[in-house]
This record gives sequence, C-alpha cells and structure tokens, in this order.
Amino acid sequence: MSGGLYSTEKNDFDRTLDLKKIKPYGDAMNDGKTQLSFTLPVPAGEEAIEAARQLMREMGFENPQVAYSKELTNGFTFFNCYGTCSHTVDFTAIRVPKVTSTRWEMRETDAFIKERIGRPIVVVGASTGTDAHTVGIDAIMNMKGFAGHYGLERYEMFDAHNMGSQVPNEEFVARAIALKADALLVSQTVTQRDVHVQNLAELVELLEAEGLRHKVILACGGPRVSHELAKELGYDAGFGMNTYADDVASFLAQELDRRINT
Ligand code: B12
Repeated sequence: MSGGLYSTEKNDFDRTLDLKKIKPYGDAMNDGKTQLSFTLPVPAGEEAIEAARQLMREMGFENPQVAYSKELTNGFTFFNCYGTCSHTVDFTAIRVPKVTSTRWEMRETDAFIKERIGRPIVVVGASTGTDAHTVGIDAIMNMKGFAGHYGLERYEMFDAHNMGSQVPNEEFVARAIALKADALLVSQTVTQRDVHVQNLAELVELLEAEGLRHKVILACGGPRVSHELAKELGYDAGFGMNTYADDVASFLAQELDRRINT
C-alpha cells in the first residue's frame, strides 16, 4: 500500500478517504456513525428519550437514535445513543505539541544513564496543593508501577522520592533543595475552578524565587494535563493519561544528558 493509512494520499483500502475531511467510521468510510453516552437530569420516559434525541441534533448528529436508557437514580437518566456525525475535521492540519524524547524500556534507560550521566538521577515527586489523588504519581514512581510498567523506584539509576499527596509547594521545594534534586514531578488531578493551573503556576514562582527553576527539570502530569498546558505554565514537559514511567524516565535521562553533555 503506497503512503500508508496516514499519508495524505488516498489509500488502496478505500478511495473515498479524504484526510482533509475525516469523520467517524462505523461500517463504511465517511458514514459518520457514532456511539455516545450521557446522563440528563430528568426522570426516565418518552420525554427523556425525545430530549436526548433533540440534544443530539443540536450536537450535529443526524438520525439520532436512543438504543438504551435507564434511570440511574431519582430524576437522572442515562442514555446510550447512535447518530450520524455531520461534521468533519482536517487531519492534515493538526499539529499537537508533545514531548519529543524517544521512549525506552527500563533497562535501556538505566544503561544510558550509567554511560552518559554516571550517577543516579535524583527525582522528587508529589501530588501537590490540596490534591488528595495519589494513584497517578504512584503509577509513575512506585516500585510496582502501572499496567505492567515498573515505576521509577524500580530503576537502578533513579533515586526516587515520592512525597505522596496534599504536599504544600513550600514543602515540596524544601525537599527538592535538601535532596539536591535533578528533577521534580508534580501530579494534578483535581481541575475544578482551574485549581491545578493556580497550583502549578505557584510552584514555578516559588522555584524562580529560590533561583532553582533552571537548575531542575520540571515536569507535571495528570488526566487533564497536556504538554502544551505545561509549557505555557513554565514546565519542561507535561504528561497526560496513559503515561508510563518509561515515558518520564526516558525524557528525564535524555533531557539531563542534553543539559550536561551538550
Ligand atoms: C480514586 C479517586 C479518588 C480517591 C483518591 C484515592 C487516592 N489515594 O488517590 C478519593 C476517593 C480520595 C477521591 C477524592 C476526591 N475526588 Co476523586 N477520583 C478518583 C477516580 C475514581 C480515579 C482517579 C485515579 O486513580 N485514576 C487512575 C490513575 C492511574 O490515573 P491518572 O491519575 O490519570 O494518572 C495517570 C496520568 O494522568 C499520568 N499522571 C498523573 N500524574 C502524573 C504526574 C507526572 C509527573 C506524570 C509524568 C504523569 C502523571 O500518569 C498516570 C498513569 O498513566 C477519579 C475518576 C476517574 N475514573 O478517573 C475521580 C476524580 C479524579 N475525583 C474527582 C473529585 C472531584 C474528587 C473530590 C474533590 C471529591 C470531593 N468532592 O470530595 C475528592 C478530592 C479531594 C481532594 N482534596 O483532592 C473528580 C475530579 C474532577 C475534576 N476535573 O476536578 C474525578 C474525575 C471524578 C469525577 N468524575 O467527578 N478521588
């Protein structure tokens, strides 16, 4: 097949594919068939189903169909729906800012650090501010890791310190200074009223006030964190959902090597 599925050329599989105007695929190219689910704050019944259909039309779906609905609790109904999407997106114009390091396995990263840095990389991590969610930072740092990917504590060449959750920025910075950290990892899960943005920005200000910002690699992560947002807030990198320790470890090793050796 010439060019592959993601080339701008039409592929042999379906000549009606136009990457400048992509839409959901159900069982034929460009049919727009979409499944979506949502809950409305109304009791179950024919009126609720009609409300769901009308809402889908407003969202740009033709032929809206409610396949399943169930009242979850008094006055709240869940819907499973199908519809035909009437909108398209230009796939060829999409540019997503992302971390550009190469993802290596744990052993490759350890070997690289041994050879190029010559000592373990000191990392301090926490879920900071009022955020009580620990699962994200644990997934990255703890020995057992996440979904079969060991965390930084398992690496021979990382000296990983996980401070847990609800760590005030001041305490986080104090620990970074005490341990002479090379890298700081911040996790933010709660985003209500943009609390994550305020908290992440405050940490950058504190680090700048201590004259530390450019001495450490600063990365953040969480389900609603993107690399773009992280860069905007003055971080070196941002990691979203489905990140593994491999991603962060590779990034830290390659970034520290760039800073020390080039
Ligand atoms: C478990 C959970 C809790 C547990 C947390 C227990 C614990 N020890 O962590 C408890 C019950 C305590 C809890 C409390 C609250 N929760 Co809660 N919680 C969840 C839940 C169900 C799962 C989160 C989770 O563990 N995900 C699994 C991990 C592995 O995924 P992750 O965090 O995205 O992490 C990955 C990536 O994002 C990334 N990553 C994350 N951090 C970092 C950091 C770095 C440096 C890097 C590189 C990568 C990285 O890597 C990880 C692995 O891939 C979610 C809903 C959901 N299904 O997601 C709600 C949810 C996050 N909680 C929510 C809320 C609102 C709360 C409360 C405020 C509720 C309340 N009113 O009291 C409180 C928080 C109070 C506080 N002060 O923070 C909301 C957040 C909404 C929002 N956008 O702000 C959610 C989305 C539920 C919802 N739909 O409303 N919660």
